[in-house]
Amino acid sequence: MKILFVAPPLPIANSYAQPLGFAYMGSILRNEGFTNIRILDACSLDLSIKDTIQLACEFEPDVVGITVMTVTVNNGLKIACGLKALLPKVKIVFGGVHASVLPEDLLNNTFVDIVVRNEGEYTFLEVVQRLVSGEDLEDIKGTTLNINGEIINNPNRSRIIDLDSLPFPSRDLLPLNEYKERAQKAAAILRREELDALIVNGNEADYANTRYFSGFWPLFERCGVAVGANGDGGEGNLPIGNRPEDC
Ligand code: B12
Repeated sequence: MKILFVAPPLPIANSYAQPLGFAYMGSILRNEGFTNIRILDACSLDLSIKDTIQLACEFEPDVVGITVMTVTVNNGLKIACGLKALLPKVKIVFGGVHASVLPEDLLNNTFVDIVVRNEGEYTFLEVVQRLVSGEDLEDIKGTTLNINGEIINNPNRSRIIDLDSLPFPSRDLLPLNEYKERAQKAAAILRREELDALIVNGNEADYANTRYFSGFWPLFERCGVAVGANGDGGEGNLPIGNRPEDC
């Protein structure tokens, strides 16, 4: 089973952030014996829609997982549409924040097979396992499907409360060199601001846990530490504690 994850390009300016969710899902899949996995970070690679589709096709995936925010949903759909036209048997799975909030919108497109809502680790694993065994996809917790025009919203899957139970993300699946330049810029910011780390940490945020993040983005230039559960950086884990007012 060949599994491809795609992060669509942003429509205007690209950024170089590691799509950590894919790396986490990659580890869970690997632990269950699925080793033929690729991540195509078209966002950080600055790829066009056409090139993304071409590179994706060259891998000849059986299943493609596409992550979408509202800002990338149109590009995600274009990629999915192009892929399905060239590889009609491929299963197209959408996930990410936009897909979690508005799954039905995506499923109005016949080339979208299934939407995974919220945390993807175990839900996507189950999708893949069922594809391998040939079982129905219809009743997987945490998914939404369009079955003959009827939207089926399966119950939520329980949240992963013990984040320490997760394996470390498979960053080796990511194009790590592509993030290097950003990393160097961020390192300069850390030195200038005398910070040890840039951390986003939280819980109960939005629809899912916010885990830790180690990408690099000028947004955080003014921000030693970002928001925790109560907007205070979280309990007992704030070595920096200098969240500026304008952050
Ligand atoms: C850290 C963060 C960033 C970082 C890193 C982003 C990155 N690509 O890694 C930085 C600061 C760079 C960033 C930038 C932006 N961000 Co941001 N970001 C977040 C934040 C706080 C956490 C995301 C995260 O890392 N979660 C942890 C990882 C492990 O989980 P995950 O990525 O969500 O993936 C899990 C699930 O979502 C799901 N999943 C995700 N994709 C897929 C795909 C498939 C197929 C499946 C099955 C499952 C699945 O499974 C994963 C594992 O459980 C969220 C808010 C939140 N609480 O989620 C906002 C958030 C996602 N960001 C948002 C936005 C708007 C942006 C920007 C567009 C802002 C801008 N105008 O530039 C840019 C886009 C940059 C980019 N290239 O992605 C919005 C999106 C809103 C929306 N409606 O779509 C959010 C929700 C914040 C908000 N409340 O407004 N962001």
